[in-house]
Amino acid sequence: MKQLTRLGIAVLVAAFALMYLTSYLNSEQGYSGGNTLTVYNWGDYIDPDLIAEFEEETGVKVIYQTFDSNEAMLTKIAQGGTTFDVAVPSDYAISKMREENLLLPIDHSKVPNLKNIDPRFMDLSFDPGNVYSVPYFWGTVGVVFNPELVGDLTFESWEDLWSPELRNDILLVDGAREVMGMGLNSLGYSLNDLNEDHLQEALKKLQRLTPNVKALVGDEIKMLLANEEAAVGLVWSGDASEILSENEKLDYIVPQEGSNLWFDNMVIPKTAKNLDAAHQFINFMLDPEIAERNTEYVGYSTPNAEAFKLLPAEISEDERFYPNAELTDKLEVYDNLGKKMLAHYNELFLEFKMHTK
Ligand code: N2P
Repeated sequence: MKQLTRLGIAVLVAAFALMYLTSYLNSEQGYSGGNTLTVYNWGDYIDPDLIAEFEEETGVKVIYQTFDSNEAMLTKIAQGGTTFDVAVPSDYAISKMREENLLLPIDHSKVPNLKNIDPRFMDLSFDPGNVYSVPYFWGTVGVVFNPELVGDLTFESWEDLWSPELRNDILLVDGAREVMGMGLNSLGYSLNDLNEDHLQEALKKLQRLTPNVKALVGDEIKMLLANEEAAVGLVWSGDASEILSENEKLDYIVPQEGSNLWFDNMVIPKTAKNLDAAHQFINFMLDPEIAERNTEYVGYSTPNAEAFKLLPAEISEDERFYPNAELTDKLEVYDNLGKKMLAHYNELFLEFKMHTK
């Protein structure tokens, strides 16, 4: 009897351990069982109150996970074993995911708020007809700088980054396309250049920037620049707008030679388990008032025309973050360069990174 009880306890303990382990593994992989929704988004890219409101309104429980680069997101989704219901890749990553059959079509009849999106952001080349994706935020890549710490430099040209006065004073966003793109643009080449000589030239040029690079960083770049830990940063525009609202001394510019114009859209990965909740969430985020609050919170530029109308004028009229067509026409969207070339860009970036702090 005693032995039986002991056995019973051991079985119970093992069962609980197994239950705990399964639920841990599920939450790590993004489990979408029951009425749950697993969202996979960039870090610092949503107002957390909105998640709570969505849960309250719909009774759906949200499991929220983040990534810090398209490459990390692509690897995780492509390797399988995940059950993300909604993800937020950028343009070229959406094109790649379409090509690799990793996405489900979005049922437009379940996303009536799609009518709020400015037609300028619909039907772009990475997803004709928005069959697989719905606009979330957009922006540019440029330079945040502290005018008090950079002498006469204006960063109208990328060349200013190489100025000897900026020794150990530049932070770079830790992104392969962003850094390679900056190197290529600084030489007057396209940020989608496929020519091997140009790519090697860009790597050499980036390696000459190393003495000026203090670090390559993720989302903490905002806090570091706002706290004046470095004079200059290569950043996404929305991070710049956040930084500027924390520290009014700083400024943001997109250099003349050109830069990147990007679009982040919501998609439903093939592995999704809760299609109804995925559509509900996408539609919720496109509601004008919700999108407006999200825009004010994250600092990025909204593609939602109705939300845009609700923004305070100091945001909507700021041409640094809502650039006019004259500037956007000069910018390039990242192409899906194909598997081999994307891997090559990553390799070159890693080679550069190896010799920086
Ligand atoms: C938010 C990152 C935005 C990514 N932290 C730009 N594609």
